[in-house]
Amino acid sequence: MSLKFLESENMQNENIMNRTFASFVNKENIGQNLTLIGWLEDFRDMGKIGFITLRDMTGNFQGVLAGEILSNFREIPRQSVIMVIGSIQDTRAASFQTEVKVQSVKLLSRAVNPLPIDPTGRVKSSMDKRLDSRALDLRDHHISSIFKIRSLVLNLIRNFLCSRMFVEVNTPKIIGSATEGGADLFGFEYFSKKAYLAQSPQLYKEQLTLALERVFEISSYFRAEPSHTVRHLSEFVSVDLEAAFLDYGEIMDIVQDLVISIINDLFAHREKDMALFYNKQEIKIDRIPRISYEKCLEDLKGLSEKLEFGDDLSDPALKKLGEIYPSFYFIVDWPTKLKPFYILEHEKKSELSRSFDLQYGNLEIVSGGTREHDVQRLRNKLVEKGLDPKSFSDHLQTFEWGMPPHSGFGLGFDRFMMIITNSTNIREVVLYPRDTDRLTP
Ligand code: AMO
Repeated sequence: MSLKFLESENMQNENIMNRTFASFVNKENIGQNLTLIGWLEDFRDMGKIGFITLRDMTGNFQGVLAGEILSNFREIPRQSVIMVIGSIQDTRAASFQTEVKVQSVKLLSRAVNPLPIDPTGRVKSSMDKRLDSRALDLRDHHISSIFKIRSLVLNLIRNFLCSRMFVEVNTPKIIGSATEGGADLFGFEYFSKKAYLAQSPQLYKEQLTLALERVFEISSYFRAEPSHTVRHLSEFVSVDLEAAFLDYGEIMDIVQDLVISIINDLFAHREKDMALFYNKQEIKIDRIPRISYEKCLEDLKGLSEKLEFGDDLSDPALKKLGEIYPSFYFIVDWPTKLKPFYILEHEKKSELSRSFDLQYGNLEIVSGGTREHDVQRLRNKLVEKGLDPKSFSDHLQTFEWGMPPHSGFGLGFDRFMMIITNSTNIREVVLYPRDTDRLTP
């Protein structure tokens, strides 16, 4: 008999609506006839009898085939989508509670053979090959779990910030002038004007504090950074926050509470998922230490990494600091000259700024600080940094409308997900990464 009879012509088949998910089937269903749909993960042909493993979004189930169904089944390539109807029975298989004795099979969508990568993860593929076939790559349970946890963490962040009276906002990503200054801007033709892709929501989030007081935004930003590293992308997601009347110390309290509540929540309530990434609760935090930039220089001196005040912390320096402080720690009070024009300096020590970075070992996760809210000093700061105040006139005028003192931060969400999922390359935690070489799929 040809396989044609198995191929579905009508995907609206009502049985699809009555399907049962794999992980919902248990011993109470024994004796019942159920419809299950999934991708054909495995087929073990023993001659007179065959076993299949089908996978759906909730897990795997086993089917037992015999007779004509089994002989027809041999033609179905792995990873095809099939619907099986059958009765639930007890099983001897150690990894399943029950199995389905298959009475009919319908092929809903045939997969090509061979596929570009092995989505079961048994045959390993290079990162580039996996990213070229990303949608298929996600059929690997470990990999799809990264993105399920990512979605959960986004929800946890939203809930946490809303409970602290922050309002979620959406600011433009097509902008007329640089937000962060500097050269790493993607420019393009916008009708007859020059436009750019936003590097961050910095100016908008500051402006919004004068009416909304506390705002946050979760969105993609764009940086034309030529660096090809495991922690940089040209398009990345950032959680940005800005609050009126809070100082950078209070903003660090918020970062600390946010990070601790998420990590503890995941290890307490998502043990099974987290076990995919960590053997045990390897990240344990109850507070995040605050270490001054100057103390970091002293620590580094002790490790024969000599830096002068005002030097940025280079990759080798951060690597050494990461050995002393392998978990989360803040580096506070950076030299003013290393921070952007909008960061406020200390009143009595103007060479130091009211700023911080949150590090995890050698990886920078967050950067933030108290902002300059005096318009004249802000103008001077722009000039000092070699920027033209005229290109910031829209922004500067809002500082004359009753701008409150304010502070905030930007958290690199993809980098945060690297820590949560114990990944060493940012590309593991981004569905379709964009870097200097990759623009597809
Ligand atoms: P900054 O430029 O430090 O600060 O960015 C904030 C955080 O975003 C992440 N990040 C990146 N992640 C992946 N790829 C990149 N190319 C990339 N660039 C940055 C980092 C970084 O700590 N406006 C300020 C924030 C503020 O002060 O509110 C800003 O954008 O984790």
